[in-house]
Amino acid sequence: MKSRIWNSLIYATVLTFCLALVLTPLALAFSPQNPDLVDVGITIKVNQKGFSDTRGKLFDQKNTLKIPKGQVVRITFVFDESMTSLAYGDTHQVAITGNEGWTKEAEKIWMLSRQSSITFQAGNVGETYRAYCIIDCIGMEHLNNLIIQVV
Ligand SMILES: [Cu+2]
Repeated sequence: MKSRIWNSLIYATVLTFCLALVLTPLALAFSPQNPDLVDVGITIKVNQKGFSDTRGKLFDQKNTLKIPKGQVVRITFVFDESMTSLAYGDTHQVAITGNEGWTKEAEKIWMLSRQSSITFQAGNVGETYRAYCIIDCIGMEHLNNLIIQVV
Protein backbone atom coordinates (compact mmCIF):
# COMPACT_ATOMS: atom_id res chain seq x y z
CA MET A 1 0.00 0.00 0.00
CA LYS A 2 2.73 2.39 1.01
CA SER A 3 4.66 1.71 -2.17
CA ARG A 4 1.59 2.58 -4.22
CA ILE A 5 1.42 5.98 -2.61
CA TRP A 6 5.13 6.40 -3.28
CA ASN A 7 4.63 5.37 -6.86
CA SER A 8 1.90 7.89 -7.47
CA LEU A 9 3.93 10.58 -5.73
CA ILE A 10 6.90 9.85 -7.94
CA TYR A 11 4.64 9.72 -10.97
CA ALA A 12 3.15 13.12 -10.08
CA THR A 13 6.59 14.61 -9.55
CA VAL A 14 7.91 13.28 -12.84
CA LEU A 15 4.79 14.50 -14.64
CA THR A 16 5.16 17.99 -13.16
CA PHE A 17 8.81 18.06 -14.11
CA CYS A 18 8.10 16.98 -17.69
CA LEU A 19 5.32 19.53 -18.04
CA ALA A 20 7.65 22.24 -16.77
CA LEU A 21 10.27 21.12 -19.27
CA VAL A 22 7.81 21.45 -22.12
CA LEU A 23 5.89 24.52 -20.96
CA THR A 24 8.72 26.77 -19.82
CA PRO A 25 10.35 27.07 -23.25
CA LEU A 26 6.91 27.57 -24.80
CA ALA A 27 6.11 30.39 -22.39
CA LEU A 28 9.50 31.97 -23.08
CA ALA A 29 9.05 31.66 -26.82
CA PHE A 30 5.82 33.63 -26.71
CA SER A 31 6.88 36.34 -24.31
CA PRO A 32 7.45 39.62 -26.18
CA GLN A 33 10.81 40.34 -24.54
CA ASN A 34 12.27 37.06 -25.69
CA PRO A 35 15.69 37.70 -27.23
CA ASP A 36 15.26 34.69 -29.54
CA LEU A 37 12.61 36.60 -31.45
CA VAL A 38 15.18 39.24 -32.33
CA ASP A 39 16.77 38.66 -35.75
CA VAL A 40 19.55 41.19 -35.45
CA GLY A 41 21.22 42.61 -32.35
CA ILE A 42 23.25 45.78 -32.77
CA THR A 43 25.30 47.58 -30.14
CA ILE A 44 25.77 51.33 -30.39
CA LYS A 45 28.08 53.30 -28.14
CA VAL A 46 26.87 56.64 -26.88
CA ASN A 47 29.21 59.40 -25.76
CA GLN A 48 29.63 63.16 -26.05
CA LYS A 49 31.25 62.77 -29.48
CA GLY A 50 28.22 61.01 -30.92
CA PHE A 51 26.96 57.54 -31.73
CA SER A 52 29.59 54.99 -32.72
CA ASP A 53 29.89 51.31 -33.53
CA THR A 54 31.58 48.81 -31.22
CA ARG A 55 34.97 49.68 -32.73
CA GLY A 56 34.44 53.34 -31.94
CA LYS A 57 33.79 54.52 -35.50
CA LEU A 58 31.36 57.44 -35.40
CA PHE A 59 28.17 57.42 -37.44
CA ASP A 60 27.36 60.48 -39.53
CA GLN A 61 25.38 61.53 -42.61
CA LYS A 62 27.51 59.26 -44.82
CA ASN A 63 28.27 56.46 -42.41
CA THR A 64 24.72 55.45 -41.54
CA LEU A 65 23.57 52.42 -39.60
CA LYS A 66 22.14 49.83 -41.99
CA ILE A 67 19.53 47.28 -41.01
CA PRO A 68 18.02 44.47 -43.10
CA LYS A 69 14.42 44.84 -44.27
CA GLY A 70 11.64 43.12 -42.41
CA GLN A 71 13.90 41.89 -39.60
CA VAL A 72 13.29 42.44 -35.92
CA VAL A 73 16.17 44.60 -34.81
CA ARG A 74 17.26 45.23 -31.26
CA ILE A 75 19.58 48.20 -30.87
CA THR A 76 21.36 48.35 -27.54
CA PHE A 77 22.69 51.76 -26.57
CA VAL A 78 25.70 51.63 -24.27
CA PHE A 79 26.95 54.48 -22.09
CA ASP A 80 30.48 55.11 -23.32
CA GLU A 81 31.71 58.29 -21.64
CA SER A 82 35.34 58.20 -20.59
CA MET A 83 36.08 58.31 -16.86
CA THR A 84 38.40 61.25 -17.46
CA SER A 85 35.70 63.32 -19.12
CA LEU A 86 33.26 65.73 -17.49
CA ALA A 87 30.55 63.94 -19.42
CA TYR A 88 31.15 60.85 -17.28
CA GLY A 89 28.58 62.26 -14.87
CA ASP A 90 26.07 62.70 -17.67
CA THR A 91 22.91 60.79 -18.42
CA HIS A 92 21.67 59.97 -21.91
CA GLN A 93 18.34 58.65 -23.05
CA VAL A 94 17.92 57.60 -26.65
CA ALA A 95 14.71 57.56 -28.65
CA ILE A 96 14.12 56.23 -32.15
CA THR A 97 11.54 57.70 -34.50
CA GLY A 98 10.41 55.81 -37.56
CA ASN A 99 9.15 57.41 -40.72
CA GLU A 100 5.84 55.67 -40.12
CA GLY A 101 5.55 58.15 -37.24
CA TRP A 102 6.18 56.06 -34.15
CA THR A 103 8.72 56.87 -31.46
CA LYS A 104 10.21 54.44 -28.97
CA GLU A 105 12.32 55.45 -25.99
CA ALA A 106 15.06 53.44 -24.33
CA GLU A 107 15.69 53.71 -20.61
CA LYS A 108 18.14 56.30 -19.32
CA ILE A 109 21.78 55.25 -19.45
CA TRP A 110 24.49 56.56 -17.13
CA MET A 111 27.53 55.28 -15.28
CA LEU A 112 25.58 52.97 -12.97
CA SER A 113 23.09 51.70 -15.54
CA ARG A 114 25.05 51.49 -18.69
CA GLN A 115 22.80 50.03 -21.36
CA SER A 116 19.26 49.95 -22.68
CA SER A 117 17.69 48.62 -25.86
CA ILE A 118 15.00 49.49 -28.35
CA THR A 119 13.46 46.71 -30.43
CA PHE A 120 11.49 47.29 -33.61
CA GLN A 121 10.77 45.68 -36.92
CA ALA A 122 12.55 47.14 -39.93
CA GLY A 123 10.25 48.17 -42.77
CA ASN A 124 10.97 48.08 -46.48
CA VAL A 125 14.13 49.06 -48.30
CA GLY A 126 14.54 52.82 -48.34
CA GLU A 127 12.78 53.46 -45.07
CA THR A 128 14.74 55.40 -42.51
CA TYR A 129 14.70 55.77 -38.77
CA ARG A 130 16.45 58.29 -36.62
CA ALA A 131 17.93 57.92 -33.15
CA TYR A 132 18.64 60.88 -30.89
CA CYS A 133 19.24 61.73 -27.26
CA ILE A 134 16.26 63.32 -25.52
CA ILE A 135 18.17 64.63 -22.49
CA ASP A 136 20.16 67.86 -22.34
CA CYS A 137 23.70 66.59 -22.18
CA ILE A 138 27.26 67.49 -23.02
CA GLY A 139 27.64 66.78 -26.72
CA MET A 140 23.94 66.75 -27.46
CA GLU A 141 24.64 68.44 -30.81
CA HIS A 142 26.43 65.19 -31.79
CA LEU A 143 23.72 62.94 -30.42
CA ASN A 144 20.79 64.29 -32.37
CA ASN A 145 20.74 62.34 -35.57
CA LEU A 146 21.83 58.74 -35.96
CA ILE A 147 20.42 57.73 -39.33
CA ILE A 148 19.22 54.14 -39.58
CA GLN A 149 18.54 52.92 -43.12
CA VAL A 150 16.77 49.80 -44.25
CA VAL A 151 18.74 48.01 -46.96
CU1 LIG B 1 22.60 62.60 -24.25
